[in-house]
Amino acid sequence: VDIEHQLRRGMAAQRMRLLYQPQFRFSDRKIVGAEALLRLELDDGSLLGPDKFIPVAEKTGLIIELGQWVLQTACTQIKAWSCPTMSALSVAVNISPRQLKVANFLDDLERRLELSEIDPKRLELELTEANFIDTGGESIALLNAITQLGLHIAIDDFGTGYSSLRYLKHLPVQQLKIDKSFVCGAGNQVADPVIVRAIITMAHSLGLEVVAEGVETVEQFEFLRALGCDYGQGFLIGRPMSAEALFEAVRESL
Ligand code: G
Ligand code: G
Ligand code: MN
Ligand code: NA
Repeated sequence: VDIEHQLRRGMAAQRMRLLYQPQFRFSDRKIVGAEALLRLELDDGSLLGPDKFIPVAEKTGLIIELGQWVLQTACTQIKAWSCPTMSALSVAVNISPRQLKVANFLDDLERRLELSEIDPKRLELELTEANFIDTGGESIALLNAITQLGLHIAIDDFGTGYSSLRYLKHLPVQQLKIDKSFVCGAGNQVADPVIVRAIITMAHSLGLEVVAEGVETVEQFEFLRALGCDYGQGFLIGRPMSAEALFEAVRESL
């Protein structure tokens, strides 16, 4: 089937869904955040993953409207999670390079934060290294402005792109997310312990927090905890789930 057609139809018919994958703190295993992950609900009720339609959305430009829907839905959800159980929780949203390049990205973001009446600290943006390669001073200024609004920025899929360490030192980011390909793999152990250790050490020397993705086993959890990894996400603690299911998971983790 034609993915572009399915995507346009899904957007028009309000068939886009946001799932939330818990992010836990290694020191006490508590859920302290969630990553918002987009899905498209098909006619038969099954969910289509973003690896199928995000590339199409980026190519066609639909990612702009889709990205705004994701940001708005996340802000609305954060506001809904104002109860004592959930009010400390932060939500991370993935941002495509093309979204950042839209001239009014910052104004749009600021307006949504204000209208939703949420603490900007509870919203995080995940940007991949691709966002930083072609960075002249312009995008550094944009990242600074985003940070000044109070949001936190994480570099997603860290280690798989071409990050220059010089940039890393000067970028206004607070977190590195170790790509899951270094964490999970065929066995129960961490897939690439040398790289994982190096990223954690480097991140901490730069004053950055580290999130490990793809934590699937107890062995991987214990290895990362021993290295002082700050946060994690993965199937061991929870898959991407509905907002209601995340609420229950957080209640049980407290
Ligand atoms: O949810 P899943 O594990 O299948 O996600 C696959 C990829 O899709 C991830 O790399 C993630 O960054 C990307 N992705 C998921 N949701 C969004 C979204 O809302 N916007 C963008 N731009 N990418 C997303
Ligand atoms: O934004 P990013 O590309 O990092 O998206 C995270 C992706 O990783 C999502 O598609 C999510 O479903 C997937 N994921 C999350 N936890 C695990 C895990 O423990 N193992 C594996 N294999 N994939 C995971
Ligand atoms: Mn991500
Ligand atoms: Na990632």
